[in-house]
Amino acid sequence: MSAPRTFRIAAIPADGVGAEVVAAGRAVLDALAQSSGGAWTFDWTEFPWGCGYYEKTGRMMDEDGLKILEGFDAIYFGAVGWPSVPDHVSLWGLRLRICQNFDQWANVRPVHFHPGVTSPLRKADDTALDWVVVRENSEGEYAGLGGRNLSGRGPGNEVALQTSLFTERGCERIIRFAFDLARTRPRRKVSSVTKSNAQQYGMVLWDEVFARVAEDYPDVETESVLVDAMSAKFVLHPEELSVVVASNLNADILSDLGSALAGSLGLAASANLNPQRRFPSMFEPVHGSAPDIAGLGLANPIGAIGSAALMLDHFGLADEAARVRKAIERTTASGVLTRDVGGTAGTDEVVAAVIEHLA
Ligand code: GGG
Repeated sequence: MSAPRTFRIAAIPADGVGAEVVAAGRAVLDALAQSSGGAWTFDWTEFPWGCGYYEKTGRMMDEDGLKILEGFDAIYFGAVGWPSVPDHVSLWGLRLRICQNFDQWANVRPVHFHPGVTSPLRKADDTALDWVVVRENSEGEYAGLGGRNLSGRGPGNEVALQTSLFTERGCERIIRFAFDLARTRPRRKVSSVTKSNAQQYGMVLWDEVFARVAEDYPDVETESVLVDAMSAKFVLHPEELSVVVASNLNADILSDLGSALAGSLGLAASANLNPQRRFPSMFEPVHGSAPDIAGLGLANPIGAIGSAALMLDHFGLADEAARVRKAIERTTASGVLTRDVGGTAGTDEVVAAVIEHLA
């Protein structure tokens, strides 16, 4: 018998409901590992970083935190943000710091219906909503370039600059990623989203790279759509989409819209991938810290558990990932649902149901 494989995972619950949903995902993965008969195990290390840590230390994470994280096979993240810390400080101090330092340039956000969950879009055909939003995760509107107080004329006359950065290399790698992904899906189609009629430099470059890369994938359908038109298409013609690739900000907004159309932001899973595997990738629910329900045991853990399934895929445990997804489906289909999707169950009840359905 070969030696058991141990996957070292850094857990960063961070803020608000992050603690509850990371605990939920861990419980499901540990139950799964138990049932593997020792073939593989998860070795968890939890880090206390986030807004509470910031209040005590003035930092969102340890100074050598990135160095520490480098030694892990993956990072399992909760949510960042709390009212006591400005949102741009907490986001840049933790989530974006990790994504950008570990060159996690591909943010993969699947969007689909869940059985038993009512969606504002619900059509008879369950495949009407089955997309993957691919978010460029390293540059674009999140390049962090710009400044404040540029006029030098003081309060009331302030000028601030926020610059987007689009590199040909950055555009090409995410667009190729989207095409490669489309080839693995029932519908081979990539929809590219920009606002290149108004953003006449970076997003025109994106469109040009998209057209060039598309020539290498003659078997994949393509379209280029402006982000405003795509928002309408999400609602009116969801059945026409498969892989949607967009810049950092546009894809963030579109994937929130997509999750809401699926029934709730609480359902949405995501993977921040370093596709070259030079650095650890990070798996997290799309949702934020939800301070209004934090600590009440009401958070929907499905997005975090789905993110754990994406982590299993990343580890090469595809059958186990499929088991977790099936267990999620059985749970929602059986009506064990949290409040955001019309149910009465608490986080723990959903977790218990998912674990029961793993069997
Ligand atoms: N789990 C995702 C999360 O914590 N998101 C917080 C947030 O504000 N994200 C905005 C972004 O990353 O663009």
